[in-house]
Formats: sequence, structure tokens, C-alpha cells
Amino acid sequence: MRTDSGQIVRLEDYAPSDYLIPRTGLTFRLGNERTIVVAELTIERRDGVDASVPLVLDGDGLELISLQIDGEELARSAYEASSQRLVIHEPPTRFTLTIETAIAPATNETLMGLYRSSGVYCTQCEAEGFRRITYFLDRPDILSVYTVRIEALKAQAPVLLSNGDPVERGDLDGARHFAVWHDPFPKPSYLFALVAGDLARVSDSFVTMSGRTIDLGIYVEHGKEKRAAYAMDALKRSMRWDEEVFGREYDLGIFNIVAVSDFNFGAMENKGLNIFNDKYILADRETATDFDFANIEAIVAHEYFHNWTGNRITCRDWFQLCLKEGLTVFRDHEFSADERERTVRRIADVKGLKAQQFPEDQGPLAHPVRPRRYREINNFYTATVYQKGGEIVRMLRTLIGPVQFRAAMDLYFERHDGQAVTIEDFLRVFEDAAQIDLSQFSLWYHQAGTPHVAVKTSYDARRRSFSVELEQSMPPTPSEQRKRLLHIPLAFGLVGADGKDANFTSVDGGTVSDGVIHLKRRRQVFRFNGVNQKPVLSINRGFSAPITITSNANAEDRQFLAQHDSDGFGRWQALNDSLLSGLIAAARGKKAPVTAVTTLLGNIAADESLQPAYRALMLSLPTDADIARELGDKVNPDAVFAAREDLLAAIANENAATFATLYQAVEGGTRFRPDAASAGKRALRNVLLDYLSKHENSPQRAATHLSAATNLTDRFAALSVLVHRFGDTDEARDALANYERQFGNDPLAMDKWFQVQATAPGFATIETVRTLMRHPHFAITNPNRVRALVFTFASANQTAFHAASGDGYRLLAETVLEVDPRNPQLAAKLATNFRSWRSVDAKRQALARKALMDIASRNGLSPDLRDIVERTLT
Ligand code: 0A1
Ligand code: ZN
Repeated sequence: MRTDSGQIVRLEDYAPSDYLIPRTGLTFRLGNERTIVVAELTIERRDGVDASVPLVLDGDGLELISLQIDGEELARSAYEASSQRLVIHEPPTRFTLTIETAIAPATNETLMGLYRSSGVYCTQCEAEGFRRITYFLDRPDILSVYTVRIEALKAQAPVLLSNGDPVERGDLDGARHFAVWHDPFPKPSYLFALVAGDLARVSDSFVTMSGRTIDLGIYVEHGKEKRAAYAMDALKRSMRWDEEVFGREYDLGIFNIVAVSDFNFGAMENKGLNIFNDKYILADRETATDFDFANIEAIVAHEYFHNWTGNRITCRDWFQLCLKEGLTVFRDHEFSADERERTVRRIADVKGLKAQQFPEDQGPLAHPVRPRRYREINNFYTATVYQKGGEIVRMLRTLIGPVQFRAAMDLYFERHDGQAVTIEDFLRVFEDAAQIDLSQFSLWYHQAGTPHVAVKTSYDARRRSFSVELEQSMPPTPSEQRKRLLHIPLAFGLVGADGKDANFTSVDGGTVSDGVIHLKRRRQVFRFNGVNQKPVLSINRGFSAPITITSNANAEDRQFLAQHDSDGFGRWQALNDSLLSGLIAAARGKKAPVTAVTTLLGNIAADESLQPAYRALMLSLPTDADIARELGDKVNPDAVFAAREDLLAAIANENAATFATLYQAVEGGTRFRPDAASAGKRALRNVLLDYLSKHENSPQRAATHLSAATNLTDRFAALSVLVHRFGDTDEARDALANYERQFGNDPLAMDKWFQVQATAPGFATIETVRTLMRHPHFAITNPNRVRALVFTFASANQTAFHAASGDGYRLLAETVLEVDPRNPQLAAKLATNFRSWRSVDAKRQALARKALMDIASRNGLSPDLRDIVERTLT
């Protein structure tokens, strides 16, 4: 494992590599303890590079066995090898380098490079894992054509897979066999993949727009085939969607997905051979919630869409990660919006952005979407690069409109297919296609932080003009004190008394087009002329820009919008603002007037013209973390929790009768279907269950709900109410015991069992989590288990994680230290939960700091963890 810490990589130091590797041949002789890798690399010195320049290949933990140039053993003086590097002095201009190395998959717990997961050999090479397999120029701008031969024991690994198309397979002497795969598309090493094991294949096919038939396969553990059906359907829908919406056709004859149970992220887009965390493939009514189904659909699509945005056109260097990730997130969001309910999806995506990206941008780990430096690239697979990166692409579409956007994307594919490019290349395509200047807009990629816009409106009845004064600002972020002004596109409407958008005849003060205000200067006053009646401004509709807003709108204005805005997103946003302002006042000890909102929520719940999923979102109160974020500093999580519970009770008590009738009326769903409309009904019924249980102050309704449940969504909702609200009752204890009895053998279903207990409010949960970490189904080596229990505890249980004793912080710190020697990426990810430590009250801050210092003072931390901890402390 690497121990080199503290090396900073800088964007300005980028230089093309001196050598190229146009062809890569790999032979794997698989063995658990010892796998032999023979790499045959065609290497060329780049034109103009001096012959004295050595070839320096990356490695990580490799044992070199032999080395040949053009078939000749290399003299000991001609090279230097360490486990980290291979330097070849004065190599020929063009030659074949044959490297034989040994690696040990069975003991590889980092889940990078080649490792074993539940008896299956698999790989993870992004970002820099390929160097754990062989010495290579392990950087994304080295594109190579791969041919891969895999040899393994037939009984242990009947299935042998790699990228591209299968070429040959056959038996070897004795019990072994082999397969050869060839991928004709040049690709960077991070997209290399290999899988070998005893897996079942779920097969299907897809006919592309040009009439080619693609062989589709999803590999899962034997016996789990049925649980791959939904993912297969999502894959076919993704393939069709990419043809229809982006004109992109799949390019190989075969597309395989493999589900593995030990994986650090969601999934990986290796060319023609996607590898997934099984949580994002396996689904049925008993083991996946509606939320999981939606995630599976989105992630299957995301990885598939990478084939064009990431694989065919890749990143020049890792600073450009958002080039593939932001664009692909945008594409998967659009796919889900088209497949499901657009407004509901948009609200869910924005909630996710605010919950994950905003705190990152507002804390010590803030970084630009296109960073300029990093110590550990693995720590930059962040909500900022992904989600905010996706929002920037969405803004580009807002700026130029959907038609020009599509033309620009076509140009992008035409101009850069087969290349490794930069954000500048990407933006230039938009400038050329739409004939615009994006120099100010491009700052969105380069500046960290969430912009703030202050809004003041006023109406002049005599002149029939409505003024909107906008002022942008951005707080400083680490190492970026001064911020430049952004181009912020704000979709808007002037909502008239009848709920319709009022007309205006002209605008002074700046550019307004197609329902979008373009804010470019620090302060701009837009005057809308010819407005006959005082309107209410609905601004940042659809969250057209990822910003925070304050305005002089009063409570009545917000409630008016929450009821009447013609834009569904705008209604949700106004309601959310109303709720948050009341919750914040209450958390600060100022009792807030709640009556108007509580009545409003009753009306929304009963409004049959609204989709159930939308009503469920409207009825879901901001989370403790949402409230804490809005409070900003000196947060007392107990006060936040109490404020939320009080509001919940007020809403439940006022609307108990309406909610009870509705709870009965919404279809329980005897026949389970995972589609959006059915999921929406379940969501509505399950929010109502929580309100009603609060009002009734009894576990009875939840217990009944649980025993009638025919799917995990309903079961999980009932279990949450029981464990979170009535944890001391027999009903709750029985429910947990029954669940364990029923699902004890299914790791993914058991994750939900860990999760529900990890989120029970109150400091007692700290002890529960410690106990559960000793449960036979918990494994510190499995990322899904650790995330379900410990990550969930730290990220979604404010009252326990921030317990005044500091025990929650200690628990996290201890777990981080236990995980780090095995899996640095997971440890670093866990540690990011400390990122908001400066926003809690002084006493808690001191305790969180102490926990962070305990980690920092440990010797031998991984570079991944040290990077996060040190940045969090500065
Ligand atoms: N490119 C993948 C994400 C990913 C990144 C790193 C990984 O291992 C360290 C794994 C997956 C995606 O965007 O889905
Ligand atoms: Zn991705």
C-alpha cells in the first residue's frame, strides 16, 4: 500500500507524457494468493522527446518478476524497480516491453486493483488502481487498445470476462481454462476491467437504432437472477433513451454488468463491462425500497451513459473529472425525469444537492468543480464534482436553450470522439455551437462556494412597474478569499393573483429572455414594465442555479406561492422556505407562528389534483441536517430536533382527521409494482403514517402497517416509526427481531435493519451502534455494512452523532481508525462526516476537534485519510 503522503498534484504542472502505449496485451494467471500478470506493452517515444528521457511507469505494491525489451531480458543496470515505480533508462524509440509481476488478490482489502469479493475476482481501476495490477502509464490521457487473456481454474471461475468482445476461449491442461477478450476502442487504464468467478448470467438483447443486436448480460450470484430483472429493464430503457435524446448508439456487440458485494462506490463504467455494487443491481419487493429502485435505474443509466461521456471522450487528467461526471449526472437526472415524474425528480435531486453538496461547499472541504490541486484524487469523487458539475451543465442548457444544447452536444461528440479532453474543450464547443462568450460563466467551474443572491422586490402601481433588485455575493472558501462575479441564470415568473404568470411589456436593467433573468453584475435592478397588478416573484424556478437566496418576500408571499405558483418546483420551494423559517425561529428559542403552514399542509395532502409523490414531498419536513445547515452556526442538535418534532406534532394534530381518511383511502398496494406512480402512493401513505403515529402517540398503527406490508418500502417505513418513536415498546423490539429472523440471510435487506437502528434519535443510539458492530452480520471489511451502520449514524442522526458527551464523535473516530489500514477510501469517506464540526456549539466543537486530533496524531495513516483530516482541521 502507498505510504507517500503530502505530495500535492497541481493542474498547472500538467504535461503530456513522454511515451505512449498504443497497444496493451495482458495475461492473467489467476490465483487467490498469487496472481501472475504478464503485460506486453507496445511503447513509443513521443515525437520530439529526447532519447535520454527515461520511461517512468507507475506501480503500487507490485512484485516484479521479470522484464524484457523486444523479447530480451533487461540488464539490471538498465532499469530501477520499486513497488511504486519502474524506471527504464534510455529505452528504444519504439519497442515491446514485457513485464511479469505478481499480485495477491485474496489479501487486497483496499478494493482497488484486482481483489476478491465473495469468491469472485474483480477489479476497480479508477482512479489510480491499474498500477496495482501492472506497471503502466496510469493516467487517463494514455489511450491504448487492450487484448486480455485470463487463465483460471474452471471450477473456481467458469466465467471469465474483460472489456470489449470475446475472441477465443478453451481448455488448458488439467483443471484450468482461458478466455481472450479484445476491446477495439482505445481507452485509458482506469476503464480496464476483469471479472472471473462462478456467477449466473441473466441474458437479454437490444436492437440499436441502426439495427444491430447487442447481447446484454447481468452477472449475479447464483439464485439471485430474478433480482436482476429490474436493472436489465433499466439498462434497455437507458440505451433507447440515449439514442432518442442524444443520438448515441452503443458501439460494441456485447454489454455486460457484474454485481459484486464489496465495492467502494456505487458502480464503475469500465468499457463494455460495468462493475456494480450489488446494492445497485439486485432488487425485488422484499429487499429493495422504492428509493432503491429509483437509484438502481439512475445508476444503471449513469454507468451506461458514460460509454459516450467518459469512455469515448475521456478526461485529459483527473482535474477534469467533472467533464465526465458532471455531464453524466446531468444525463442520468434527465433520464430519470423523463422516465418518472419530472417535477418530483427535480425536487428530489435538489434536496440531494442541498443535503450533500451545499455543506461541502460551505465547510473546510470546499473545492471548485474543476479543482486546481489535490493530494489524493480518490477524495475528489465528491458531491461538488458530481452534483454541482451536473448543475453547471443544466445551466448551460438554460443559457442556450434545448435545441442549441443538443447541437452543441452533437458537436462535442463529433469533435472530440476518441480524445482525452478538458473543461476548456467542452466549453469551447458550446461557445462555437451557440456563438456565445462563456468566459464569465466558466467561473462556475473554477470557484468554490455556494453563491448567494439577495432579492428585493417592489411594485409601483402608478407606473405599473415591478422592480427586482438582485445582489450576488459569495463567502470566502479555504484558499480562495476573493470571489469573482458569476453569470447566474434565474428562471422566474411574476405570479398574479390568479396564479398565472403576469405579462410585462419590457424590461430595463439587464438581460431577460425565455423566462430567465441573467444576473451578471454584483447588483442589478430589473424593472418589468406594463405589469398591471402587484405580482409575487417566483425566482430560481426549477433551481435553475445552485445558489442560496434570501428575499424580502414575507410569510404571506411564500404561502401564496406555495399554493398558487404555476411551477410545481416553485411551490415546493416556497413551502420549504416557509417551513424552514419557522423551524429556525423555533430552534433559536423564538416560538414561531405555525398555524398558516399547518393548515396549508392539510390542504395539500387532500388535494387530489396533485400527484401522490408530489404531495409526499410537500409533506416531508426538512431534516434535522437541513435545519442545522440553515442555522449555519452554534447549532444545538437537540434544539433542532425538538423544533422539528413540535412542528410535526402541530401539523399532525391539526390535520389528524384529514390524514386518517387519506391514509385509509390511498391504495395500500397489494400487487407490488416499482413504477413511479405506485411508489408515489406508498410514499404518501408512509408520510401520513408518521404524522398519525405522532398524533396518536401509539405504536399500534405502525405495527398494523408492518404486519400488512407486502414490500420493503412499507415495512421499512413502519419499522422506522416503531424504532424511532416507540423504541422502548415490545412492538418495536418484536419488529426488529422478526425482521432479523426473516431477512437474516440477506445482506442487503439487513443493511436496512442496521440503518433503521443507526438513525434512532438520542444518544443511546451510540451504544446501539457499538453493539451492532459486533453483530454477526456486520463486517468491517464490507463497505455496504459500514455505510449502513456507521456512515448513516454520523450523517443522518444529528442528536446521537453530536451527543453532548462527544461519544458520537469518538465512535466515528475509532471506526475510521479501524477501517483505514484495510480500506483507506472508505475511511476517508467516513471521516468527511466531521466536515461541519465548526457549525455546532462551542462545547461540541471542542469535542469534535479532539476526535479529529486523535485521528491526525496516529502514525501511518493512509494518504486518503490524512488528506481529509488535515483539510477538515485547517
Ligand atoms: N466513475 C464511477 C465512480 C467510481 C469512482 C471510483 C471508484 O473506485 C475508487 C469506483 C467508482 C461513477 O461515476 O459511477
Ligand atoms: Zn460517473
